[in-house]
Amino acid sequence: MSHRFCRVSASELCALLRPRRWTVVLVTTPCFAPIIWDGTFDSAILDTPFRNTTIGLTVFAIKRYVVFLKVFLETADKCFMVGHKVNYYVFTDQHADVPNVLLQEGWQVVNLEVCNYPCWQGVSMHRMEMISNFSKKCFLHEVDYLVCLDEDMMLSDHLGVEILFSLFGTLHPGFYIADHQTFTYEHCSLSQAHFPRDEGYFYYAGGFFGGSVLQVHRLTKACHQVMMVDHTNHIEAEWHDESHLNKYLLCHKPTKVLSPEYLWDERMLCRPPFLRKLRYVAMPKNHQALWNR
Ligand code: UD2
Repeated sequence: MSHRFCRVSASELCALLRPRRWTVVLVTTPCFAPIIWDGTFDSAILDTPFRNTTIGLTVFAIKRYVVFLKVFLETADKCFMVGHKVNYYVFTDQHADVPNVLLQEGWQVVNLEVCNYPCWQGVSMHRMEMISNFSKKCFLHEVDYLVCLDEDMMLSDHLGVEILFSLFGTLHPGFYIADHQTFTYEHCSLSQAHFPRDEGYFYYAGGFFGGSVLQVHRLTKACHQVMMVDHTNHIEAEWHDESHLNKYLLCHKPTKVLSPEYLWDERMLCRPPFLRKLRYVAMPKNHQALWNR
C-alpha cells in the first residue's frame, strides 16, 4: 500500500466514505435504471454534458386551467433547467389569457392552438395525441428532450438535467411505498391498458414523464392509438391517459425513474422524512369550480 493512503486521517476517511444519503431509499429499478432522489446526483457534474441541449416543456392550459399558468411559468423560470435552453410549449384554446411572464434570456413560450374537449377526461386523454402530432410536426426539429407536465402544479425547488434520459417516468406519490397489489393499473381485461394486478414494480404518475423527442413521440403515439381502440370499443380506462402511460412504461421500461420529489401533493399526502426536497407540487384546486362555473 502506498504511503499516500496512510496520510489520510481517520476522520477524513470517514468523510470520504460517508454516503450522501443516510436514509435507505430504492435507488435503482430491477432493470438497473437509476431512481433519482436528492443526494444521488451532482448537478455541477451533470450540467456540462448537457450544455448545448435544448429542452422542450409541454403543458396544457385548456379552458379554465389557464388560471394556473402564471404561477406555473413564474416558478418554472426560477427552478426548471436553470442555465439551459428551454422552449415552453403551451397547448391552449385560451390565447388571450396566456399571461405574459418575463422569462430568462433566450427562453421562449410557444403557444400552440388546440381545440378543447367537452369533458375533463377528454382533455386529459387527448394530450397524448397532441404531443404526438406536434412532436412530428415541430418538436423533433426544435428540441432534444421533452418534459411533459401537468400544469395545475408549481415548481418549488431545483429541477434540472438529472431527470434527462431517453425515457423517464415518475413514481406516483400516492403509490411509491404501496403494495403493488393496490396499484391502480387498468383491471378491465377488455381495455388496451389492462395490466395484471400481480405484475409490474411501479405505478407511474400521468403528470410527469418525458425523454428524447423520439421516445416521447413513440410513447404518445402508441398511447393515443390504443386509446382510440378503446374508444371504438366504448371503453375508457379508469385513470384515462395515466392508465395507458402505465401500460406503456411497464412494457417499455424507462431508463430513468424520478422519485416522488418530482411530483407531490402536500394537501393529500403526509411527507415522509426521507423526502428531502419537494421539486414539483400540486396547487390547490377545485375540480367542481373548474368545470361548473
Ligand atoms: C391525474 C394525473 C394526470 C392525468 C389524470 C388522468 C398526476 C399529478 N395527474 O390528474 O396527469 O393522468 O389523472 O385521470 O399524476 N387540463 C386542462 N384543462 C382541463 C382539464 C385538464 O388543461 O379542462 C390539463 C391540465 O394541464 C392538467 C392536466 O390536464 O394539469 C391533467 O388534469 P388534472 O390535473 O385535472 O387531472 P388530475 O389531477 O386528476
